[in-house]
Amino acid sequence: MNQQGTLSQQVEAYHNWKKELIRQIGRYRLWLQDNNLFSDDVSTRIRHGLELLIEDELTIAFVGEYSRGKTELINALFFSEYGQRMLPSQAGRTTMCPTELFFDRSANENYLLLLPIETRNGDLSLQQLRKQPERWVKHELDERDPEIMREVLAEVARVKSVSPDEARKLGFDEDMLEHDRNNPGNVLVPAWRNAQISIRHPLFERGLRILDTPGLNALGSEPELTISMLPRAHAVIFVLSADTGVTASDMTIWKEHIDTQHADHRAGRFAVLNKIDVLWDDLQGERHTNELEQLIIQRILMHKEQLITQSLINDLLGMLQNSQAAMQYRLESLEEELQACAGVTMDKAALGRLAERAQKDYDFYYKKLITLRSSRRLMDSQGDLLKKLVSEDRFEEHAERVRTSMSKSWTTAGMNRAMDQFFELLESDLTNLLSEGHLAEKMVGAIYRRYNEDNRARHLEPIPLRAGRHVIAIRELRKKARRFRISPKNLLTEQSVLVRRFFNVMVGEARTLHARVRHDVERWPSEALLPIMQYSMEQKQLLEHQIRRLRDMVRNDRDSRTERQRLTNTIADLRKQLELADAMQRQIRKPAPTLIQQKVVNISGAV
Ligand SMILES: Nc1nc2c(ncn2[C@@H]2O[C@H](COP(=O)(O)OP(=O)(O)O)[C@@H](O)[C@H]2O)c(=O)[nH]1
Ligand SMILES: [Mg+2]
Repeated sequence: MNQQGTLSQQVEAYHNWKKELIRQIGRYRLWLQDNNLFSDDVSTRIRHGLELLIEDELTIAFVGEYSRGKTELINALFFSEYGQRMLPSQAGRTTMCPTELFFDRSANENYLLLLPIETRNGDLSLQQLRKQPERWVKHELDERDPEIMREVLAEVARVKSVSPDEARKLGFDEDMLEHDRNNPGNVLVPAWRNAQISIRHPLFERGLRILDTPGLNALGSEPELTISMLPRAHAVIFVLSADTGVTASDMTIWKEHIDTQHADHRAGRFAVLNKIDVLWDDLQGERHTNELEQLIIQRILMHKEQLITQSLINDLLGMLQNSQAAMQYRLESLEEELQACAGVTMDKAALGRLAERAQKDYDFYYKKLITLRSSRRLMDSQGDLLKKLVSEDRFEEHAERVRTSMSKSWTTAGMNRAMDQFFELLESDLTNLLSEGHLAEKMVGAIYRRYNEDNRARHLEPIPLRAGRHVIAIRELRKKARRFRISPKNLLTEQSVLVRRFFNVMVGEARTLHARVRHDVERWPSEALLPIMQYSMEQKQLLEHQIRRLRDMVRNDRDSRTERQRLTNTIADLRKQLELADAMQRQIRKPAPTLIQQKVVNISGAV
């Protein structure tokens, strides 16, 4: 077996790569402090980068029709070392609700959380309910006793007997449900709406999350699953089974939920044919799980590495190069000073000229910083304008408006108009944000151009707002809302239930998206000018030092040999600092693990 490629080893390599990046960021921070180059702005930017690395997660969703062997596959992939099935995957006794597997790193404990199905009658979305631990039933899981753990996890498969009417109210399609043989007239529904399993598993500890889904009937009846949980997965594994072949309902799931035009799971969609032992009559299972592992590794990890490289690493390298340029400038000045001390006596005139030039440069950056500060104020007011377009109040106003018009409509067409109008309002806000954002970006571009021209320095690049991706996201959501409206289940639903469902699912998802946009918009105005602010600040700081040193040299009549010695030491020290920066840069640039393995860079998954 190819040990190199196993999932855990690859995830481990990815984890180590991230750990090394975190270490380098720590080193950079210290280096900045040592060299008097540290500022609040830089510190904030570094912190954001660290958060990105620490919170990083990988979600893989297993999707497919009932009884295709999804849960069994998860057991084989992740719990084979326990020697038994951890999750219930016997015929008729499988996971009935969306089940998430992960390790809760902040609570640092194992547990099973179950959300009663009755919560569907309430007004809260799954996302809101996640923040209310008292609504969940909690079981402890003791990893030292797999047998008991398995018994506890069997809860996930529990069903309960309800009348068809109750089932309908809970959002189930009666035709899809099994009848209760012990209770004629009743039907069986899942007892739980959602299960959250925290298990201390090496891969889960590294940030891997698994989403196990039940079949189509349940897929359709927990709208948040298809609207928000599935799209958020980095990869979807679509499970088919050899004993049934590809059926019409398999195709429906594939078409409606996975092969959507703009699927969010850019890292990959995989179709897996399960239960091939039925065809071949021998045990190839293990080899196939291993092949699947390979696929998951290559695509998902590569995608994540690209994301980190594009956002964090490029940012970090930009900052580092900025600092290196400032240090290089300091080195050159010192060498000039050393020249002035080359003779037996110090060349005070030369030193005076150097001091004068340093002073002039200092004045230049001093003035630049004043200009930049007023540019920044300008950006702040521009930012306020942007923020208004995506303020929380504005969102809630739109939501209130749709609630009112939905409850006032008497016809399906009226309801539909109201729902679509909500998205139209949001889309129009974001389109405005896009055009206002373009104006602001143009302004920033002009500030940079002027700066780079005046500054005979290097080419510094502005940080873009990139509001376009939010417009795309809201359009996608609008499309999903259209599908939501025309789904047969919703067409037949009572008005008040439909309003509630729309709010729970679609408005809830829009709210999350909106919060993300707001977060970006709030951050950007102060970040946009950061690179040139940082550069000017560092230059000013360095020049201040230099002027003080030169004045000191001219004033104190030290002999030139002592001065030479002092300068030589400082230069040596500075070279060492630059070498350190070089080493950091090399470390940060080191290609990510899957890229090393692949040798060929695949950018098809890039944003
Ligand atoms: N022969 C065979 N049976 C399997 C395989 N995978 C799953 N099954 C059986 O198929 C049934 C449904 O599996 P399960 O994982 O619960 O399906 P799910 O509903 O897709 O999660 C169970 O009885 C499993 O034991 C397989 O690879 N080969
Ligand atoms: Mg299952």
